[in-house]
Amino acid sequence: MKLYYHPLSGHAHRARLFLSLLGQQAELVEVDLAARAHKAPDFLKLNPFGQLPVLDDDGTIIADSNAILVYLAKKTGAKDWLPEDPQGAAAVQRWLSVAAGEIAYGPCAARLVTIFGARFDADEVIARAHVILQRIEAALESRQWIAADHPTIADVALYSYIARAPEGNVDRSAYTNINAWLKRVEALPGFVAFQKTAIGIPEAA
Ligand SMILES: N[C@@H](CCC(=O)N[C@@H](CS)C(=O)NCC(=O)O)C(=O)O
Repeated sequence: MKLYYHPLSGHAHRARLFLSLLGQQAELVEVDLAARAHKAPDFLKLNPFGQLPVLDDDGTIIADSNAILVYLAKKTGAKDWLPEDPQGAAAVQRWLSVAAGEIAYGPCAARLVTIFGARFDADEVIARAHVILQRIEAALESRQWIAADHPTIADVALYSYIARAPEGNVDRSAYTNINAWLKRVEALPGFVAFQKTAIGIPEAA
């Protein structure tokens, strides 16, 4: 298996993290975003959207981070990570949608401003980040994991951009439930960290 990724991409980290949690070996192929290698013809053959991550499983090409999580869970029969019962599957999908929506337009976008110079309104995306963080904080009030009584791909999908939200100047210090949940994710066997930068609000050790 090959994972086309970039060390500062949270979408790519999401896929890398799940591979590692599953104990799956994958060759990491770094795509040079600065050189726009993700828009080059060879890469566009893998993903016409010109986005990371992309998984190549012996010629089966899967683009989109959440699609990769679903593919890997199904391929490896990891039913705990992606329950098959209607209610369990819906609970996971609900948070995959949040990862692709509110997280992308909130903490992910805030970090794109500080790290990649994206031209979003910083105040607006930081405010959006706090709206979704408050909702996740409330959801974690009565539970350890976001979608079930055990970790699922919903936790994996949410983790990376919430963990690095301070890099986008999103202050996470008041969200005690979220901070405890991040530590639970980080304690999972096979956890692999998302590279930190010195940008934004310094994180507590
Ligand atoms: N929905 C996609 C979004 C992926 C995404 O936005 N990737 C970024 C890197 S973090 C990217 O490749 N951006 C380049 C672009 O959109 O042109 C996914 O979940 O994989």
